[in-house]
Amino acid sequence: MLSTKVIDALNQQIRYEAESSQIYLAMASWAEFQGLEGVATFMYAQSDEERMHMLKLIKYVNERGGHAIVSELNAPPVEFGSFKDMFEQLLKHELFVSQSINELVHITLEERDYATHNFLQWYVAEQIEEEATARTILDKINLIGDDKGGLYLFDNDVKLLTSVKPPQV
Ligand code: OFO
Repeated sequence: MLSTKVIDALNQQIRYEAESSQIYLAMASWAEFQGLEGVATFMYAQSDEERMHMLKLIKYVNERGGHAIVSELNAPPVEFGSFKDMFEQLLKHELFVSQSINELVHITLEERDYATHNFLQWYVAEQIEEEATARTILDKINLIGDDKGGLYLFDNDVKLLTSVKPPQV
């Protein structure tokens, strides 16, 4: 049985994952509008992944006898400046999500909820991977600078980074 404190914290995380999905969807649309197909493909896939993170949490809460709440979301930005700005925002957002997952893990220990603690380890590992991917992309952007040809290659490169992981809901 989940405690009220754990249910509330998991529901907050459900909201963050849903907001992440919306933010990345807005980034995908913006990149597509700018003509960078590779970046758009990557961001659409990221958006789908975040939705999967959200669904995994919803199913877990309901399976354990809690009620997963689908709440109102903050609207994502419309414009993202440059591609460098956009990926910097992505990294910043992932760092925020990692912090939130850490806080959640901490609450499960306080509540002696070892099952949820165990369930959340998947998210801890996922965050390490997502932060690393964002840093790899930012390194590439810093290497190409403002070079147009470089941007074309970068776009193709980012497409290759698009993970094709099967959904694990
Ligand atoms: Fe990238 O955030 Fe989900 O977990």
